[in-house]
Amino acid sequence: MRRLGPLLFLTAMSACSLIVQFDPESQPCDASGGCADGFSCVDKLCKRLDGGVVLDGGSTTPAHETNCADGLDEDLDGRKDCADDDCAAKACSDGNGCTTGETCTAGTCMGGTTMLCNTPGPCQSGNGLCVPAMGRCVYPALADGASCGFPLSSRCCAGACLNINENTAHCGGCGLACATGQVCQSINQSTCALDPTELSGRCSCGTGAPCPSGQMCTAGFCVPTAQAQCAPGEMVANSGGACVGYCRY
Ligand SMILES: [Ca+2]
Ligand SMILES: [Ca+2]
Repeated sequence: MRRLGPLLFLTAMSACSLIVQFDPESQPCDASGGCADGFSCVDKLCKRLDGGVVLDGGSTTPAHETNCADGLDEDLDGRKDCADDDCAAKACSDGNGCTTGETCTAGTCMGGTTMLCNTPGPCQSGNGLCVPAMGRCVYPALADGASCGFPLSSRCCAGACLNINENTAHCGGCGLACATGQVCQSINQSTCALDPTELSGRCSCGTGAPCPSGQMCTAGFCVPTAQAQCAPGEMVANSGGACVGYCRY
């Protein structure tokens, strides 16, 4: 029995060496395989799988393509996004910022709806088409002072179409603001003047208050000096409510 002791010890050592040598974890492998069931080849080494996720390897690899629009090959099968069968009929991106709703069809991202642009505004230029690289409709603004429709005194100011015969902040031209208490006169010319709709001493020139621009004091009332100073449909008069925009008689 004394002689059998060392022999049993050596036999036990050999068995341990055998187990370590054939541990399927971290065994060398390549793309063609070489790993035992339950293991997958990652970075040329076998890694233990658990539900498609590689464990004990420091990195994780999903069993399927998880994002079909990111240009990446999540499951490391050599096929990314629509080229991977995992993405069939799933949402993707065709790289055109003006399309939405694309899906992977026969390995290609297609079928999106092209964004429609609104008709350009009166102070916008351009053809109203979406720019793919920007993913939005672009309308360059017309220059300040450009005519922009009816009434004929309408002008573009910082991209907005304004009537410079009436706009207090742009009276007669972009950026020409009236002083506090004044308004932009719409008749005769675009100039800032006292507010003609204010009755306190403005209609009656007998108090010594000045008349609005383009009007003169007649028989104690501020009245327009010519028909051209009246708005369409109004008449020069000092009674009956004519030229109501200038003075309420
Ligand atoms: Ca992907
Ligand atoms: Ca893939």
